[in-house]
Amino acid sequence: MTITRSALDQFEEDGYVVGEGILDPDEDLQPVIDEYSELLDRLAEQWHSEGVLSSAYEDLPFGERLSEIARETEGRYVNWLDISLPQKGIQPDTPMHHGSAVFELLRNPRLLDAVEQFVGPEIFSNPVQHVRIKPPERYLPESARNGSLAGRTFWHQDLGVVTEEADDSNILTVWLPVTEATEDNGCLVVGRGSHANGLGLHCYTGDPDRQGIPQEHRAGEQVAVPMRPGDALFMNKLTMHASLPNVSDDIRWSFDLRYNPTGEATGRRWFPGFVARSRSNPDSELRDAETWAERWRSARAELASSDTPGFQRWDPNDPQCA
Ligand SMILES: O=C(O)CCC(=O)C(=O)O
Ligand SMILES: [Fe+2]
Repeated sequence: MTITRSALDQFEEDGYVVGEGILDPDEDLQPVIDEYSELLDRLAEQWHSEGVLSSAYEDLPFGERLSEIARETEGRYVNWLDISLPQKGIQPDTPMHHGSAVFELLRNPRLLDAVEQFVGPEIFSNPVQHVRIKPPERYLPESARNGSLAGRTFWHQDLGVVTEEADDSNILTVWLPVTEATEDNGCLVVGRGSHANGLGLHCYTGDPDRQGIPQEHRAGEQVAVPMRPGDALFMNKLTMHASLPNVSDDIRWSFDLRYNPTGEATGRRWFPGFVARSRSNPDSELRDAETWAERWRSARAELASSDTPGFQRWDPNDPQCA
């Protein structure tokens, strides 16, 4: 599957487009599923032996096992799975996951062929990246149901969650479902055409209507985007989006990745990205998963030993947010 001219036109017009069948679920996603099964197995055994969990749940299939772990950890399991670091409170041992299957997904040639249509032939893997393996919402305490990696995502623009440095960067968001994404289990909702008017206000208050982009600042017709494993959603950095709550009986699993032309600011300069593809200088591509993981460990050590830099561009006391 490749990105057609009309898909690119739709991306320009609407601020997003879905490419169906960009990845082959068996070849491209199964290695990631296997890697996370092993990771969850290790974590479950460890947490059970430490008394954090009442059981290792080894007889449960992945989704149910994750859901039970989500329930017992009150949603705190997410950092052990995520492929990035949190934005504050980084310690020398802050958990994260940088496994080789994830690295291969980030530099998957089929994916990069599509990305190249949007950002050109010099492709940098932007370190703003997450995995979200979300249990049915009922497994989570109220506090983890909104805004955490385990719960629903509030309305935002991706440019709104990076620093001003990236204002002129051509950052492309790529959202990949690992399980089917449906309106029931919490697929994305995008504001069609909402990328046209620049960066909107973002707020971080306790009020759900004023989390992220407050209701009165949201734009575009709100379109739910159900997708199947192998599909990829490509989004402009200014496209407003959110996710629905998972009210189904199974997990909802996705990766959200970002790419920009090499040399442009990523918006989180303290996190390590890498050259995923270079047509002009192929030797500059990073091809070694262990080097990638090591760069994240160094970044973590560095961040743990210094004052946490500001990742945030918003004033938490902005009167417009009240
Ligand atoms: O999957 C989600 O809940 C949110 C994803 C998102 O915000 C993104 O892909 O930028
Ligand atoms: Fe986003």
